[in-house]
Amino acid sequence: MRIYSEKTLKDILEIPISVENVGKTFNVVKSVAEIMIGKGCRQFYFTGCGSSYYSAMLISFPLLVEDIDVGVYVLPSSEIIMYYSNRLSKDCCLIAVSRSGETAETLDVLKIGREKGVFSVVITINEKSRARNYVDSYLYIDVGIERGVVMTKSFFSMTLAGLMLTRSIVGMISGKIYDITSQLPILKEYVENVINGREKIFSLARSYVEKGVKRFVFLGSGPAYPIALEGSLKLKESTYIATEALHALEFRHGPIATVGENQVIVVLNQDGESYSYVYKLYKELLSMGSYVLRLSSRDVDENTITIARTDFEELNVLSAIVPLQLFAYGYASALGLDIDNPRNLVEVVRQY
Ligand code: F1P
Repeated sequence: MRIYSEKTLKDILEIPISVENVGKTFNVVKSVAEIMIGKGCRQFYFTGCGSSYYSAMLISFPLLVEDIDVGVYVLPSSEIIMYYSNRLSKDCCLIAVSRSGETAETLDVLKIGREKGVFSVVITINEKSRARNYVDSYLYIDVGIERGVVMTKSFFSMTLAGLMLTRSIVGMISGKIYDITSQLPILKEYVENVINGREKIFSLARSYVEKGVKRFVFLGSGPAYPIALEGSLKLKESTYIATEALHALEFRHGPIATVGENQVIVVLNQDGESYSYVYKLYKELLSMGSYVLRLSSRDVDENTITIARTDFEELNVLSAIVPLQLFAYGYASALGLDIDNPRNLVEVVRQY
């Protein structure tokens, strides 16, 4: 297949080595968690823009799902600025995700946080950015530059680093040990296998282009919802077609009316609390004649792309973004679009 977009593909191909590099930052990440706990942080705010907001959403999952007494709030940076900045105070910790560390809204939230005495951390792959002036901890994740405009390697790496941070925080509060680094070789091997088998994903994407499919609905529950959002955005910003993301079982409450249209329903069906509910929905959608693309590590059938199987549900769903990134790349290439230069997109939004 002719390669249109060298830069973005190269970024994706670097995700396996990025897993290793992120793992090397564990001690630094753990020390940030220790500072936060030492400060008595129990109100955690997560923020970012675009893909980085979805990354922040997934990063917050361990604090939301584990039985610990904390407040967890996940908001786009713009919404904090416009509606919720009065909630920030010295009792809060703010974790911002930003590939560039230069996004206007995210910088402004960090400035507000600084004025209000918030303990703030930014997770970024940019070693030098203005965010450094407004945070207490600058979590620089050294995975090399991202060549493309759409976030791929950076999304994966910053989210993985953020999950090491929040799992460390949960462990320190609950007294439990979460050994997330022991699972990184499994994650790395999974991503390597997906990348080696990428032609299969490219031809699947091409087959949908040939069927004239221009509507995709991404469904995910629990930690898979941010990945549904990111998978939806990746396809949208790369190919300009109509995509949306929903909490999986919400599909029955209205959107199911679209079944019958020429669309693909992408079902993230990771092992965990939601598995059987989402699997039941998947079977229903098949019986209704939908095109369904399922991502799972269980009950693998002809419609299923396998995802990683680690001890952590949030890592398993994070692994699913790699086939979805490759799918977006393959769909865009089949349309003859250059994902390296997506229409109207900029690498950094510097004003709002
Ligand atoms: C955030 C962001 C990206 C998006 C585009 C514009 O950037 O919205 O999510 O893909 O590149 O910027 P950042 O704050 O992560 O640098």
